Amino acid sequence: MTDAATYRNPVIPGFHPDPSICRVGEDYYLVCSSFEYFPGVPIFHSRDLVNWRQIGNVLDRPNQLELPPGTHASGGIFAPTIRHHDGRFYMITTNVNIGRHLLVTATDPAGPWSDPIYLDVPHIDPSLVWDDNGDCWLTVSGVESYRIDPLAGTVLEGPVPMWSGTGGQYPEAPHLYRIDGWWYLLVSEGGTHTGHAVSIARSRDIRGPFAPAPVNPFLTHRSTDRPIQATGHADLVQAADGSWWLVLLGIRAKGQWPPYHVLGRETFLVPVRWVDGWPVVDPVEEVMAAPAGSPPALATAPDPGAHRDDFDDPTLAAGWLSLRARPAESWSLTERPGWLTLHAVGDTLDRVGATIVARRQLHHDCRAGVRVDPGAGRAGLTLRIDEAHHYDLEISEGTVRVVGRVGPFRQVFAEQPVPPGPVTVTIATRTHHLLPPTVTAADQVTAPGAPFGVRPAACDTVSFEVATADGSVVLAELDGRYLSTEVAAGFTGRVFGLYVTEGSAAFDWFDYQPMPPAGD
Ligand code: 6LW
Repeated sequence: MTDAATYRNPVIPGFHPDPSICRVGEDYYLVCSSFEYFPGVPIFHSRDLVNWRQIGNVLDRPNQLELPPGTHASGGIFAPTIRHHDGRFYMITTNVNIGRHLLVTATDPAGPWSDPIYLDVPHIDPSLVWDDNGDCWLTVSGVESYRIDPLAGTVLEGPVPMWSGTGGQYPEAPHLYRIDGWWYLLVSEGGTHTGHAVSIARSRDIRGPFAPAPVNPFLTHRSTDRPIQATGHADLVQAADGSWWLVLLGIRAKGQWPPYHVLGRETFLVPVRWVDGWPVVDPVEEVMAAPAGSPPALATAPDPGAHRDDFDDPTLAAGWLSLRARPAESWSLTERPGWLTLHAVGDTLDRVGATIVARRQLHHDCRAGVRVDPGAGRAGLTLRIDEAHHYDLEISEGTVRVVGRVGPFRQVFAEQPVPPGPVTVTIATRTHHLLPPTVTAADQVTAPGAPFGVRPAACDTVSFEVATADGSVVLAELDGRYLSTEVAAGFTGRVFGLYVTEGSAAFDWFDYQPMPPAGD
């Protein structure tokens, strides 16, 4: 591979799992799962497969996305598939809380997308493909297929059993592709954690039988010490120049033992070459060499992810997430122009129903700050995975507090008076493994009685700062592993959330900056 360009993985960092991709001419579109968050199914656009920009959310109206209050964390919207057929975009996904697949269509992938058509077919991970007769086939985990009418939502034939991988648990994420007169069936197996793997089979007939590739799984990082783990849930795409690529999910775990991942499952990209009619990929690395002749823009670095929102626009940017719904009475960008005003709906972050507007944590080392006017209410900035796993910088009654909730435990780690009016608070995460000398309450949590020093189990340190007239003060530093998937379980990752749990509060701005790793 001479004259190779390189690019950086993950191409879409942060909690962006289960990628599905399609190409129309020179344009690529990619969607991810969104679970209990509203709006649902973020959609991205790229011209080079590396630099992605979110252009909207496919499910951005309550009548497309029913997430009833009983929707548990990591419930809701599972793996979507995006396809383009006959001038129309199709997105199909499963809402596990209503137990149905829903299909929406659009002519412009930035929206609006149609109201949903529901398909009452079991299993998860629906995918669509059209055969040579123009018939539409739905594949689902298991793995099986159904011939359907995608616009009426009716099943015309099936289930047709297909091929369930090499025997790994959870054969899922099936996608069918028509390539060189074959039907290729891509399947993930082994579960979405470190056993994850991608296998493939093919048939001349869409109804099978499918013959597996001689070497399966053709992509897995299981039982390796590679820094990127859990590689799987993939989708294939052919670039405009004829080259082939796989998008897939993976995790970047830190610390030991076991390693912890805190950003959720992220989207990675790997080039594919075909050998004797089967796809071959190299292991997924953070810096990947792209084959010579690939789109030249692959040499460019992806957006480092810094962003600031001054809340001057009358609409919330596509990257903002709420939990299960964003009722009109809970937020406003016009009530106090230039500020995001939030009104409490629920009274605690510990239960479903709180008013939160959140952005994903995209980097292991980063800082997120807000300027918040809590008024007479209770408001702040949280770093959360779910209702039972969050660290909060909370302001009420003239006091700023660091509050941690982990499983059934809730504790106030630090508090300090603040003057009335707007306060600037920041949460920073660092991946260093040595405790800094400023460490406070966190040490009591992570290493009772131990002197400051090496803490090999930590995946990161989360620090909580408040701006005062005398400069920024670190109120506490907590061990980040308690806000990891290994502790919290589930399919999502961390988000930074602006919230209010009593009265009303206004946010002047939100600022997110990646930071260079501090090292050991
Ligand atoms: C998804 C399944 C999986 O539906 O995790 O990694 C599930 N794979 O295919 C939820 O994201």
